Amino acid sequence: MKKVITYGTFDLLHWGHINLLKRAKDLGDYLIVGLSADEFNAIKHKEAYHSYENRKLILEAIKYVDEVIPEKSWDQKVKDVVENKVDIFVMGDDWKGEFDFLKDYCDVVYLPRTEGVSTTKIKEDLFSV
Ligand code: C2G
Repeated sequence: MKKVITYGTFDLLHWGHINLLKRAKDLGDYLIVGLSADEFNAIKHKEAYHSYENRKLILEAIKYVDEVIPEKSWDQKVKDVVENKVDIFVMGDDWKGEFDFLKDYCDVVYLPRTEGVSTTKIKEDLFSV
């Protein structure tokens, strides 16, 4: 079984997230999502609209997602990859190069972001209404 992992906040879930999750799952058989905990979002200088528990509930309802684990620090990826016997690490290419250190443990794939949609844009568009 080929295991894939990706990480993110996945707040105000949109089709860019779904495109990423679908392509990540298409690379293997089992997709783990490291979902940013609320306290980790603070470290990323992000504030999610939905709580971790609710973002987890939403992700677990997606057919491409097999497992959701909490992402609590920048430093857990190697442990997650090794402990979960992950074969492929996937992120959108806005992160290109940032996680190349994982190449010692698994394949690293950066996928093109979906243009025209982002959680930030959704918030800005709604705020300006
Ligand atoms: N994404 C995408 N296209 C978009 C928006 C997002 O492909 N239009 C991808 C991002 O590149 C990322 C994933 O969807 O791979 C989740 O996006 P975010 O929730 O914004 O993730 P981020 O806050 O960048 O957290 O340790 C890694 C971090 O937790 C990543």
